[in-house]
Amino acid sequence: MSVHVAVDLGASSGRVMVGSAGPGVLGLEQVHRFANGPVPVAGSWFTDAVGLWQQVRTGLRAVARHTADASSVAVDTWAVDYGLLAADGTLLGTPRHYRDGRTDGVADRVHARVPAADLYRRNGLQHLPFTTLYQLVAEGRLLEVADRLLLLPDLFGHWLADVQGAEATNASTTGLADVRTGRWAPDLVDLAGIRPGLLPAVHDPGTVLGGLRREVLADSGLGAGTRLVAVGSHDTASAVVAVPAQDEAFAYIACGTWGLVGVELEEPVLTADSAAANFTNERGVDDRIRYLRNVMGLWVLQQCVAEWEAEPGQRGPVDLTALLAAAADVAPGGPLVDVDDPRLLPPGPMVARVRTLVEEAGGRAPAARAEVVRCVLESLAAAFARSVADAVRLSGRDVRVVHLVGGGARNGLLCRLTADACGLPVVAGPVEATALGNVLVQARAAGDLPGSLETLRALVRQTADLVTVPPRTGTALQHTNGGVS
Ligand code: LFR
Repeated sequence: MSVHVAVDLGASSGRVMVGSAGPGVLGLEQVHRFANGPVPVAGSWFTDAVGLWQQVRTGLRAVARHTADASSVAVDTWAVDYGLLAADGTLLGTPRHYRDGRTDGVADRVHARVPAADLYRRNGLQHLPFTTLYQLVAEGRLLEVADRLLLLPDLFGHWLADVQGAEATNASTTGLADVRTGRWAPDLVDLAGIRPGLLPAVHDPGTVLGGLRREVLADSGLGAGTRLVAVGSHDTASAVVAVPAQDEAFAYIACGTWGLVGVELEEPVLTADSAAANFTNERGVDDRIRYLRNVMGLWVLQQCVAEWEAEPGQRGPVDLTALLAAAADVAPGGPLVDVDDPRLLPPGPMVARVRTLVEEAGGRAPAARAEVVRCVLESLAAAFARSVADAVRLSGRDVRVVHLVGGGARNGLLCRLTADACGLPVVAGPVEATALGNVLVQARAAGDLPGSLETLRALVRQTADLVTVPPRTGTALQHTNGGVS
């Protein structure tokens, strides 16, 4: 069985993992982990791409110490963000982070030229202010000198293997791809104000892209046979590959910094109702449609915790286990906030924002940390449940179980609140769904695993640590501010 390296760069942490998969076997081991996050510089937010590359190099050296013969490497990251290259392939500038404010108001300007409803029928995407299309409209003069745009996973792929391409699942999040074909749509490219040549050709997950650069091999100690392979390079696409579903009657919540809530379909849903509910049709591995909605996810909680850790009286990190236990003891039915409020999107004083939102909704602002956590988690669970119900209503898909994968699966309180709010069993895990999905697609490309996504999912079901949380009856909560609709 071959050994594969998954480079998985998430919004709050990155990891380099080693894994292998074959019939009845799925192994994954972390060899390097590091913190990540948007970097503030003079009022703007950036991604430290070169710093991340440095971490990838450290990770690959650790891989080579661990195993002599990795057969392939693949990269996944969050979606929509990109780097621009000069004609000689050098990175121009530091990639902007999607939470940066430069896209404020840009979508409205674009929609004045092409109505949002027309755009939805073309690219199938929910409205998110930071979609690549809007970022490009805000980009300015750099585009005049840029020769190439590479989405972040493809940028790391270029640094690893001297290739330039665009992987299809991530290309589908840019707003520049045709929802029906998954390939660049000339009219959307034109709307973004860019030359078609700026975008490299789209390739599918499973494509073998080539050998690693000589200097990468020398630096890392990896063997000359190691290849770069494309997987679902959008982290959410890889996470959905590793959802341990038994049949098609499932919804998923890929819960990390974001909570991506939806179902998997064969065909996009492009109705006006679907647009109004802000549901997206992103492309999955094997041309499935990830019909989902972005819910704010653990971002709000992560920001609150970071804020508490910076308080003068705080000694050391917040004890999250104790805080969650205290939040579990807070009486249910307290105030809720709308976690999708755009004011929660940028980094900043999150505890105060949560309190303001509660007061605006007519509730009593949570005071103690445990009350804030309870409010955030109950609000998240309610938003997850609304999105599951919307996905069912809009797609017509029967859903009998909700799979919660990613870091959120570790949060027992969130899983329980989600099961109660959905009125459905929640199967929590695997935590490392994204890296597993990355490895599974590499293993399949290497010929170690046969078949369909269903075969890959059966293997996850067989091998992963999963916890089933049944919904409790009679837990439909009455909230003090009447809830949020
Ligand atoms: C999750 C994710 C979401 C995407 C958001 C921004 O990590 O990739 O799917 O909407 O980050 O890229």
